[in-house]
Amino acid sequence: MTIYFCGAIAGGRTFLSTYTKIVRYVQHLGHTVPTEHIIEPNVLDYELQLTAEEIYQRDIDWLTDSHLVIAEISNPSLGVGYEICYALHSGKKVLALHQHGLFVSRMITGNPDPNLTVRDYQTENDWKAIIETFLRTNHAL
Ligand code: 6IA
Repeated sequence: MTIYFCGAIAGGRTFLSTYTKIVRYVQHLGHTVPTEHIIEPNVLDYELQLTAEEIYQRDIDWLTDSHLVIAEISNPSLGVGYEICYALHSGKKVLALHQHGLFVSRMITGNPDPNLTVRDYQTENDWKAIIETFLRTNHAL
């Protein structure tokens, strides 16, 4: 399946190593991740040849064509919040993961949309188990 991964870019790159492990794990389970550039350490240079409009349209097209969405939301990000909202309004299932103990926007944690699953994790094994359950529940494993 095609899994759209969301992670902060302009919002901050503190959790880049976690994004990288998550994307590699989802790929290892046999899925396609169109937003692999998010784990490119030099994403800002890499994407400089594209206009903001091109980036936006490309990402929205990928999101529209994806089956499921996994967002790492430990680092607040306007773009990730936008993508989560867009995905939910398109009827897609979204898993939002964050490190345990962080202050997370109530616009995410308080959202009653049944297509949104918000989970915290403490260890790599935690988020792997959460992702596996999400994928299995949605017939992607
Ligand atoms: O607001 P943020 O930048 O933190 O939003 C991050 C989210 O929006 C990610 O999940 C991406 O899917 C999307 N996004 C934001 N910026 C970009 C981008 N280049 N390239 C691809 N996806 C993006 C920005 C680089 C540019 C400043 C040269």
